Amino acid sequence: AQDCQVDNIQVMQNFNRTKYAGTWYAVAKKDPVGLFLLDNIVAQFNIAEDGQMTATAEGRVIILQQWELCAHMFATFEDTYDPAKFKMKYWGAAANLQTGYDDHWVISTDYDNYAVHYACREKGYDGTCIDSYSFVFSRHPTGLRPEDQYIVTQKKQEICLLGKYRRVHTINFFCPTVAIFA
Ligand code: DAO
Repeated sequence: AQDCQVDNIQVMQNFNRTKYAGTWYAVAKKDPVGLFLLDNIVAQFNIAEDGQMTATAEGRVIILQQWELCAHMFATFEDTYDPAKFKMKYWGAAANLQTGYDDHWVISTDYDNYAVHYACREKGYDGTCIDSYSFVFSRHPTGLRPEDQYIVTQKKQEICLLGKYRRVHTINFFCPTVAIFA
């Protein structure tokens, strides 16, 4: 059982960012308040020579209530005392895209097939999360392998988000580069 205290959430042990680098496709997502990335979310993590982690990501978004486009996002990660817990600063290629500073925790990954990510944006007085989002990533755009479903389901439960995800697709979306306009 779990108490759902954010501070008690178990993250990936001995996290290896070099093995985590490369392309990940979002196959499921638990949305935060003020949903931003809808689907066709592809993230590319990079490790610089000095060890600093950065990422680029794209995904389908709707801005100004009607314009469907592809957001190109950039992120830099600050290390913390825990190798699997980062602070993520992110911004968009276009001025009207979202910017922010979120947690980026790697809950579990086998590096080659699946990863479960978690971010809590706001903790309540009781220490549980009142505004979280989470990605289930796969190395395969087609989704998770059946043999990875069990551990992913278990991790969803451990972070108290079981049943709160929607499936997201990464198919057939033409992702145009959007001109920068302010
Ligand atoms: O979609 O509502 C949302 C929250 C996600 C915002 C952050 C997106 C930009 C950075 C992506 C890097 C890899 C997760």
